[in-house]
Amino acid sequence: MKLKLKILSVAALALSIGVSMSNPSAYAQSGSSTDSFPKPHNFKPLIESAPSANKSADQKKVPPKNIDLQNQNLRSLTVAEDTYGTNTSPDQALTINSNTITNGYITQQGESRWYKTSVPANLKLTAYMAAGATNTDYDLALYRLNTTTSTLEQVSLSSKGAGLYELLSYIATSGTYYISVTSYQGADTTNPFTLFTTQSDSYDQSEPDDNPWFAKDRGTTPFTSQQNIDNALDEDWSKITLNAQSKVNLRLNNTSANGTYMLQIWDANLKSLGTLNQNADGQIILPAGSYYVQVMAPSNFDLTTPYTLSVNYQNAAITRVAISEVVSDRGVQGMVNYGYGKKWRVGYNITVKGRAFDATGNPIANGLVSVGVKVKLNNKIITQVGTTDSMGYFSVPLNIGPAIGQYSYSAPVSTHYFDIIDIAFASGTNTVQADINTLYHFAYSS
Ligand SMILES: [Ca+2]
Ligand SMILES: [Ca+2]
Ligand SMILES: [Ca+2]
Repeated sequence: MKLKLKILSVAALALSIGVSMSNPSAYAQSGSSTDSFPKPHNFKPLIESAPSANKSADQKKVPPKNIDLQNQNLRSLTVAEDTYGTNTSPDQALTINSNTITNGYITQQGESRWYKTSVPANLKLTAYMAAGATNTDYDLALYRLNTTTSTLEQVSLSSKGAGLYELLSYIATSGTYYISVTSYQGADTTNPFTLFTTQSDSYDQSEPDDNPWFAKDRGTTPFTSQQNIDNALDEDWSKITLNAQSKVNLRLNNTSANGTYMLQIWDANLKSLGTLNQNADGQIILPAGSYYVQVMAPSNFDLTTPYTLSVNYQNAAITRVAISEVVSDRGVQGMVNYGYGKKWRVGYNITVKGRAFDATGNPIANGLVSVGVKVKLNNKIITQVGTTDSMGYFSVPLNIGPAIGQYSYSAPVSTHYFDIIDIAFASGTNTVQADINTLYHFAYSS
């Protein structure tokens, strides 16, 4: 089956995104390189495309979890002493400094290059790595040195596919941290990979969440998340899961005058499904499966002003409505019991008010609700369509005209004549369940 991805009515999504790279001057404090800091993005707006079949994003082999350093001769070299890399094992790790660009080479597939850096206090440690050529696939892992056991304990990793940079973060206690860059596929002695680390003393409560493996799992329910971007590399990832094809509503609110953010949607295979600028509404229809929402700062960030990410869902299928009120003219408004159960009593002009839900009970925003009434006079059917609001509420007016008075009810001072008429609901071509199916259609009293 061909899966279709649609954008509904959101002009902002059609904008192409201009990209400027992170500002290198913010990092080049003691650098071995003064090249501009590369964090390549290849943005595209959310556009129609067919998501590929869902697979887990973490199928790749990952670096070893724990590495025993006992009985190994640790050395201390600087990057300048070992430009082309004999640092192929942890005991040969090169010391790198925070906020410094390091370049390295891997000479054959499967090799690693090792680095170590010290974290002086409790800080968030961020590491970024980009391979030099897009046909190589290098991965990044972070280890903490357990000084008691002389073991490197893996505390984070990032292992995306070829052509994607790697990014990880870790809420670190003070100590020595080891970083491995490992070739999963290919090698390149012409184009160096780039490694960069930074440390943040202030960060939001969802950290670390800088890649899909550490994405905050938001499950299947709508959420809002208030977070901040604490450094130019910081990315905040959320994982969402759709049990069925769904319309996903996205919005990234940011009031900062200094930071400019955007979000990007990824499928489970880490294929980008497009981007959305801050302060714009986006909606995308996605098949069942898991997806990632990535928030990032392509150009500049503002540590002090949080953004708010909102994700909610609009299932295409309304399956149930709950009627709160049927408003009527002719002074017969309200629920009465004419001997056939309590029903809404109506005259000529009525307004049917209620709320629409999907099969799992979520209110459906922007859904279509059709209301149909069949009166006894000429068995005429009157229908009208309304749209639900952002909370799933709808209000649909109909002019159903007069009743013929098939039934009567003896009230204390008069007799009321009325019909019992059918009312039904639909959404598109689907029948919708409702908590009412008949009305008292008031004719006259005598
Ligand atoms: Ca990779
Ligand atoms: Ca953050
Ligand atoms: Ca983050």
